[in-house]
Amino acid sequence: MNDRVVVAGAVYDRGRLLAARRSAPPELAGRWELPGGKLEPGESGEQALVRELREELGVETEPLERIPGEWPLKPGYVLRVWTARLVSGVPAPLQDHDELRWLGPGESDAVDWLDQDLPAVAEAMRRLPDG
Ligand code: DCM
Repeated sequence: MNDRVVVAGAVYDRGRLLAARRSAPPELAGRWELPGGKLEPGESGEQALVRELREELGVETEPLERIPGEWPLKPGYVLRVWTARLVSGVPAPLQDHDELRWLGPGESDAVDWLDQDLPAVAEAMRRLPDG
């Protein structure tokens, strides 16, 4: 059986990367992630990403590039990550998160990332656009 895909966004704005602190489930609460969620049937990864970021953060985004790779999550799920540009809105923790932070160059270690997000976060930081 194919794994279910979870999409997540390395969202950039003014030379910074958005990090989101999970409020649930209990085993993930307090850890930081690249925000996103599950791909629904019939959606492309990019479509799912735009929808999830709208639902969870109330913002409009434009996917830029897929970060190469795929990372295992809980059994039956894999993580795929895209870089994305904030198009409009101010991110707010509407669902699943209780705090947001913008990280500039050299600040990626400032938050306690979920282990499974670390490779994509490192690559997203390498690709951080100039402010
Ligand atoms: N997840 C993750 N890293 C991310 C996004 C999600 O490990 N950057 C995990 C947390 C959940 C599952 O994927 O177990 C589905 O995410 P959500 O609950 O946000 O839909």
